[in-house]
Amino acid sequence: VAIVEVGPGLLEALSALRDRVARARFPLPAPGSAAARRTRDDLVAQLDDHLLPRLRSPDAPLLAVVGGSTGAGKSTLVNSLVGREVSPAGFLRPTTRTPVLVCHTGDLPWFADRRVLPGLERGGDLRLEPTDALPPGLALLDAPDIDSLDARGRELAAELVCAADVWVFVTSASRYADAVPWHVLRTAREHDVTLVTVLDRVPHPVVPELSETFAEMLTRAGLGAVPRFTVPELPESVGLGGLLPRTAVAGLREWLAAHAQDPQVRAAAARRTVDGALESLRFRVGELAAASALQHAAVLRLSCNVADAYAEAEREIAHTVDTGGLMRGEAQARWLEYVGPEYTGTGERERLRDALGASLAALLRSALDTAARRAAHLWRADAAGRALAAEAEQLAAGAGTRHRAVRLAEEWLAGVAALAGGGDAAVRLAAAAFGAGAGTDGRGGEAGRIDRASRDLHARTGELVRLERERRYALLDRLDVTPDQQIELVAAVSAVWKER
Ligand SMILES: Nc1nc2c(ncn2[C@@H]2O[C@H](COP(=O)(O)OP(=O)(O)OP(=O)(O)O)[C@@H](O)[C@H]2O)c(=O)[nH]1
Ligand SMILES: [Mg+2]
Repeated sequence: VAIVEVGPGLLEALSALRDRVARARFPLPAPGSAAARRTRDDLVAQLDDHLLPRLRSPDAPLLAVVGGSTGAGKSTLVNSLVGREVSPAGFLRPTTRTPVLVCHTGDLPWFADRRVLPGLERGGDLRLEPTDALPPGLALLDAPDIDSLDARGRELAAELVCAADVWVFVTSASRYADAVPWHVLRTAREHDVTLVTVLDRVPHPVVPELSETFAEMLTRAGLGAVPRFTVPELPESVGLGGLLPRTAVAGLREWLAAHAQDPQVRAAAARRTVDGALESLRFRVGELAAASALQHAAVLRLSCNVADAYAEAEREIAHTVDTGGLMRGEAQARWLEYVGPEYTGTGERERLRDALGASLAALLRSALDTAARRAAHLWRADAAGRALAAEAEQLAAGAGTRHRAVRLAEEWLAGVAALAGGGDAAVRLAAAAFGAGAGTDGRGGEAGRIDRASRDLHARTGELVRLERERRYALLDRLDVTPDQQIELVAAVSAVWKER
């Protein structure tokens, strides 16, 4: 009997959503990005472990995951339901480290392949125990404790809960008030999974009192309608072979069998779980979309920091060149020497040429250093940019910019030499382009050449600034944060919603 009928459209839309969610990246430490990464992983696990397998195989047996605190008596309960020790119980905490899946022998093929819990290696990470003691259509999974001390154990327990059609929450008289199980219970309520609780190991005299307190706690948590079973503990209640008497688990056994076998009950439970999952999916993908928007906003902000810093550099360079700022200091002194009465020949010419090149390179370096420092400083001041600021500073500290500034000056001077035909005409033209007053000797075409040399200088410096800016942008581009992620997540979840 199919327990949930869904169209192929929904399955396709859900698979597409799963892939889009799995590809979502939140690389920048913008607000909510750590939570978004966790939500993404949870969503993918839930879709892979439960929702997609359940929808693809509506006839598959119902999987009841037995979960709860360590020592609550989960393994003992599973063994007692099956009637033999399939999962060792013990005094050591925790005892169960590898989950054990028990199902009817005929149902084994459903679980032998990786339809459910595809991440768990059969035999190694998940032990399969076929039995004829369970009715067909019902599988029990004995899970490690949910409040496990090691992170891997907790993750595994959470993953197993995600895979459940029915979650059998087991707690004990001594543990029922603990925080972690209640946190997991509330999560189960949010996902609207089918839930049943077992208050285990309750000392016989306090059974009525304790089960009432527990019922009140469930009601307060919005779980008042959840079926409850109480298993009393007598010193001898775990008899030979470590099993509880049949009567102690009869109620739970019947409830589970009814769920697995009554097509209507089964369908209603599965429908509820799927609906709950879809509902929470929409909400959580919404969170991912919002976090994606914040990622993109952060990248835009960090790009603007770079753009502003380098626009300032470009302005500074142009202004200095245009107002004769390159003909100061050393360049000015060598120029006066060159045009002065002491002029003796090529010595002065070479010194002037070197001084002009050095003046240009120094201007470029200083403007680009300032821009690099400003951009890195702005990134450091932004929580999202802090991690990248270190890389930006490394770029700034390297010798690359200095080399490129010197090379630009050399190449421009070579271009000017070619334009002027070398010799004295070349240095005079370069000096004139830097704003030296006596640049023109009045011969035809001089003004045009100065203009060309200036324009060439502006073009080269503009290109250099652009390349330096690109190096900072590349740090952001590498993160591959685009507006598409948000748009595609929203589109993928809307497609699921339409097919529902
Ligand atoms: N007397 C008595 N002992 C019980 C009962 N249920 C469990 N125990 C004992 O309590 C101990 C822990 O039980 P387990 O079934 O291993 O508990 P668990 O929840 O599977 O524990 P982990 O695998 O560590 O998460 C074992 O020594 C059991 O024999 C019970 O109803 N009565
Ligand atoms: Mg156990």
